[in-house]
Amino acid sequence: MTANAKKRVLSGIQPSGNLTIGNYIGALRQWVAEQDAYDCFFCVVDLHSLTLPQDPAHLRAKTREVAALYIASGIDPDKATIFIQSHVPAHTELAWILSCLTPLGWLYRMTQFKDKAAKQQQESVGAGLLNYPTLMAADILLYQAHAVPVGDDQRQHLEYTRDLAQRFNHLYGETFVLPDAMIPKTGARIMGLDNPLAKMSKSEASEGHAVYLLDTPAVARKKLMRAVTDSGREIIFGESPEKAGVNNLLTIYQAITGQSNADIEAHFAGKGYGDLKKEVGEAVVSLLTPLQARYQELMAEGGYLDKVLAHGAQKANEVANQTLAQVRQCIGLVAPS
Ligand code: ATP
Ligand code: LTN
Repeated sequence: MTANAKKRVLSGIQPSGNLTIGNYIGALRQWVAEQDAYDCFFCVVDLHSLTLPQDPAHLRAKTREVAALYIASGIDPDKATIFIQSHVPAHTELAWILSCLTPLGWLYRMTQFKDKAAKQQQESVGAGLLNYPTLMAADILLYQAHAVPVGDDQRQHLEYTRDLAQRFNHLYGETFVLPDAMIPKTGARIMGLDNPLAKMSKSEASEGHAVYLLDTPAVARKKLMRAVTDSGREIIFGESPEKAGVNNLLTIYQAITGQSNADIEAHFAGKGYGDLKKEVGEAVVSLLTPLQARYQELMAEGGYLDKVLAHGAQKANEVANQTLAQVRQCIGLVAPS
């Protein structure tokens, strides 16, 4: 099958902090698994991270780090297109056009907006935070993506993207592919180690909240040993809030080892929470060790990452500009002569 006959995938991660094992288990792991079957575009969504305050030097460094972590996680730049969102101006132009078709009510309803806005002073909530899903819709629709591999928290943004695409297609004629969310069966929502009732998130500052992909083995083990559990002793999967900590550790273990619920419960039968934490720590370290070795190699190879990103930007611009030209034409913008 040629690259063009393959269906397309697009996804992205914000360079808003250190990537966590939640980002790996919920998103990156699926990207790696799908890169042969689909024509994949993976971007570092730097413009999205501007929706909350960022230090410029930190943002610049994190943007390159995230791109390198895509490759270190197993994304092959010869198979998938890796690029930085802001290197493709079509994203912002389509986002503007789509925002003009978006009822404000759709945006105010977004739970991510409500959660992130609630953490800010009311007067300082930026308009970009409200419009965040429109930029995400532009990211996806420009590439005519059929599938978008993301964690569970992005479900609502995908619904919004489909609604917007449908509205556009209805008003101006069939233009956009309607994308489907691709959400993993295991690990779609890894919870915070310090608070298993809240999603693990790279922008949460508290110590011990998340294991980062670049944590040393000693730090990763320590964070897992300190993970919040409960006062019971049963090591079983379960939905109840009291077992959320244990369930989260078992889910991380399962995502890494690929074993079934029954096998994992049998393995831990009769053991204590200390054993559980230790074994999950070892599983996490077995994931991080080869990933970090690839990351170090990549960073030592001067110029390689820049080459990948330049090539990615070129390819992404070609595809995105084609869709944008079609959009400009059908909404009535005069083509530049
Ligand atoms: P931030 O805290 O800056 O919002 P984040 O850690 O939530 O960051 P994003 O950049 O928003 O990460 O998300 C990147 C990808 O990782 C998305 O597909 C998202 O669904 C997935 N993801 C993020 N956190 C988790 C998690 N705890 N469990 C599973 N998937 C996750
Ligand atoms: N909103 C996403 C990040 C993101 C994204 C995308 C994911 C921006 N654009 C396009 C998939 C496709 C998040 O994870 N918070």
